[in-house]
Amino acid sequence: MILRWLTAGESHGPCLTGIVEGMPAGVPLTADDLGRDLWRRQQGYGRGGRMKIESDHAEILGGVWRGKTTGGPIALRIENRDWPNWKDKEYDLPRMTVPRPGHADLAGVYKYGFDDIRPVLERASARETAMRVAVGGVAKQLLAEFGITIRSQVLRIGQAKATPGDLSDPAVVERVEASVVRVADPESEERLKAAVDAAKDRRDTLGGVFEVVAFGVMPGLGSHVQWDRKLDGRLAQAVMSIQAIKAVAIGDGFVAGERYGTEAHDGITMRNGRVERLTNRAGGLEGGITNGEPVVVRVVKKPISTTATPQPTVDLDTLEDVPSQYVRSDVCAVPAAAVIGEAMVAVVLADALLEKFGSDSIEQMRTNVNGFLESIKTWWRPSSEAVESAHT
Ligand code: EPS
Repeated sequence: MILRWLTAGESHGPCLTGIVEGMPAGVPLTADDLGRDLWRRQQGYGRGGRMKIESDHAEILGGVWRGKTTGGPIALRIENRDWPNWKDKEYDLPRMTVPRPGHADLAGVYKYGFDDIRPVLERASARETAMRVAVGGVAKQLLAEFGITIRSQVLRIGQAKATPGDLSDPAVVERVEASVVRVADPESEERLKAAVDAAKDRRDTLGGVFEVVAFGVMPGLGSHVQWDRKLDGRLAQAVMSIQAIKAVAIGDGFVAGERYGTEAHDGITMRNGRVERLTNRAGGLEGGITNGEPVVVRVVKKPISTTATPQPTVDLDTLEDVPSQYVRSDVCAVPAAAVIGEAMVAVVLADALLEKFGSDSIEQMRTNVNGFLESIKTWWRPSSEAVESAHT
């Protein structure tokens, strides 16, 4: 791994911290570049009370000089605005002994030997994804230098399915960005909002499915030669690590097992004087290597485990069956998860780009990228014509 990164911080601690190591020198980067995605992560129909308190902003504390990366580690900090409400309580809060089914609470207590769930939930909380989005924003700045852009949309919330939009169309992307449930189609938006309303009415939560698509990715990232170099596996691991994610597919992966071989792949043809694909069912990855088509990652998020309607659980002190407890939560965070998914896809693609084209400065990288593209230009060229719908 060339692009290494870590996050630290608790949901109700003073701040989240991030370190990004391995970015080349010369990439434009300001706090404003990270701000828009942090704002996007906070949006979405069904978000809860915490998002009314927070207004996420990433400070850049190292690794940037006069608006450009230096090649040194990039240090990031996001303040938790909820902290003043907690800071005097840290030692006074009653122990929490009733684990929520589906959260890290019980398994974390077993593993770390605590008599209190709080230190587990503080770190397991999806609050940590604010920093992931900032780190992803750094990666997106590198990808943008090479014309790689990452988009996302929601495909489903609970039983309500959206009609997917073609994310290669800027007008569709504009509608997705304006939608509170991250869909392009107005009827779908109403359906998905109604699903969230129904979950709220029954004092429950809902998950769903979203997709992330990376456009402009050149062939040749990742490798078929070793298990841990396969880019599909690396993407799956990174996206699966997002809180509440239970399944990740590349391209048509969720339905690929239902099809005949002749109906599951992407025919290769000569068109417009170059090698093109008839479809993109493989989601831009064959043999763990990008093939020059858009990279498509589809993701299932389970419903948030903190439900207003109690679930069965056990008090770890009294060993009695008790109902789970509730303070506050989101009803649905699938639109936010799509933005977090973008960030995770961005860091994996940026890492793969650095691995193939190195490393120290953006200009050296550019020379390497151009040399590689020149070497394959008989077959493949970057072109907007190559950006076909992710849904063909
Ligand atoms: C989140 C902050 C959290 C939750 C949510 C995501 O804040 P709080 O716990 O103070 O309400 O809203 O976390 C979870 C879904 C979870 O299971 O922990 C955020 O910033 O996105």
